[in-house]
Amino acid sequence: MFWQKEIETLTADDLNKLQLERLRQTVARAALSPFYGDRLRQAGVNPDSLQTVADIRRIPFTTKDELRTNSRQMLTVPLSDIIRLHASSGTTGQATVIYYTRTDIELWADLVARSLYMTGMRPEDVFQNMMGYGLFTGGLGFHYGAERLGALTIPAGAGNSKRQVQLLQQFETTAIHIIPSYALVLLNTFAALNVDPRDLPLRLAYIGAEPYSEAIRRRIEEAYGLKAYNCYGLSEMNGPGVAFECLEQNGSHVWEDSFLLEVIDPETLEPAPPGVVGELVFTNLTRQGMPLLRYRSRDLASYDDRPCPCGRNSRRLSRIQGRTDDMIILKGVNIFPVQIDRVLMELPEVGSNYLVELRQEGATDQMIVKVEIKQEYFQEELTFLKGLQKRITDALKSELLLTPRVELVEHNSLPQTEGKAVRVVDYRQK
Ligand code: DLL
Repeated sequence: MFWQKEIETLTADDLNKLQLERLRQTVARAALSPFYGDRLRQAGVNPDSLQTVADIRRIPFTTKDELRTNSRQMLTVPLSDIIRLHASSGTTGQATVIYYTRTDIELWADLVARSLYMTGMRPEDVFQNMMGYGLFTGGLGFHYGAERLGALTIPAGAGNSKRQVQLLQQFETTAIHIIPSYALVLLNTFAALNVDPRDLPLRLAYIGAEPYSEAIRRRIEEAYGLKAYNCYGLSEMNGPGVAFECLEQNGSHVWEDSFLLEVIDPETLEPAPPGVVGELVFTNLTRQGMPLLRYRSRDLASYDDRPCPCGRNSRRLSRIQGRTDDMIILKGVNIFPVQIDRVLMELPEVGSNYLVELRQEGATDQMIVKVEIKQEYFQEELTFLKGLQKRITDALKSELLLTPRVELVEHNSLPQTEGKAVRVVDYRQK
């Protein structure tokens, strides 16, 4: 189950040595860029002054805002050596742009191939990539990785649900890459076409790019009759293939030969111990064109450094609990959208979609949770629906510690997206 066994099974000691060597190379390379050249000089850091991996803490963090405004100044090579760019749309402000050399693209493809191989994909598989091909890294990132592995790769792109089902049938697809919220929405198309996804030869799904609960994974696995593996990444660190679940489905292995991970308390900026949720900070260890040093991702998760039965020693990340910038603050209570997901998706009556609205009503703020109910339950009597509404409200209340207003809506009635789901709309005046 190893694509690059030697690297994937390095002992903690050997990994540490490799990381130090690569960190020094990366710092030397980053110093060639105007942005990091200045920054490293000011911090008084050069490759020789890094005696241990922990010395990285002498380098200041790089923030999303700095990346937004300085990405061209972070290049270490002339533009003629750059062959591609990707950009993260982001929900806030200007897009962040990442530039790749040919080597960067190759190394990235290798990491994705390594991830897919780890979960059992083989050249015999037929892989349908249902992700947006474009500036988003989910499309081309997986495409190159699956080709590198040698699987027959169908560049289906996002959306066009009927066509997706036809392609699945026609080419006897065995593996898919799909946004988890879209995987649930696509079930409506299967139902309309009277096709049971369990009758197809599908056996693997890769799901990621947005936060989702374990209950959503179970729903996808059951409805499609396959194994679904979590895939984590961010454009700033190439895209998908930064951390990936193995067959144990027990946290996502960070590819630590390529990314140096720090988990920090976002307030004190001190390192967080294993098992404690903190902000993920990444440093590229192999990127050529635009290495980032100590990039604050804003993603919140914890790590586990115990050995994994799969034989890999790299640290495993928990699910992303949320982002420091998508936390809802309502009536003084802090809420992460994935908490709402967790509660709703555990309830069998709840369908595939929901929407959280935040509104100012009079002097107070209100959370309205619109929940699609599966068709068979929507036809039930009013007393049943009232009871269900109360059960959902109570379940949310005990998780969130405030009482939202729950509205039950018919299935397929809320806005749907082919890309990352928009689950929260804030109408409050800022
Ligand atoms: O979403 C890269 C990707 C593509 C990952 C396909 C997985 C599959 P961005 O558009 O830059 O890149 O968005 C990155 O999405 O910082 C997280 O907040 C979130 N995210 C990505 N993967 C996961 C995941 C791609 N498995 C941002 N679970 C990240 C939770 C995720 N959140």
